[in-house]
Amino acid sequence: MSDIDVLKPETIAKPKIEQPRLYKVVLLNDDYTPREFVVQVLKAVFRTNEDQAYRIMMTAHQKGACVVATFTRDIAESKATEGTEMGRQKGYPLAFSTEPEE
Ligand code: TYC
Repeated sequence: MSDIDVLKPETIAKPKIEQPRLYKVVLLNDDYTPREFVVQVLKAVFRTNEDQAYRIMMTAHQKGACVVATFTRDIAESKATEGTEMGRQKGYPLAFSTEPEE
């Protein structure tokens, strides 16, 4: 076997890296939380700008729910809890849920 055979691509081991499953954080509409407060929460928890936060809030308002972003499971769950808790502290029923992608 010559050196060139040893270097053929099919002979080079390719480490198979498993990508972690991603989870969607979903903003759920309700009839009571003020729009401006939803925008504040989205900016604080998800680091969106004003315009992105407004569009996400309005999509949830009009359609019932809106995917905010995707993360690994732990991060998705902690952001959903943090956003939901910010609403609860003000007495609002604001809610975020998580669901696996695909
Ligand atoms: N529907 C709310 C209102 O009219 C605003 C709102 C939007 C609340 C999106 C929650 O996820 C939400 N005050």
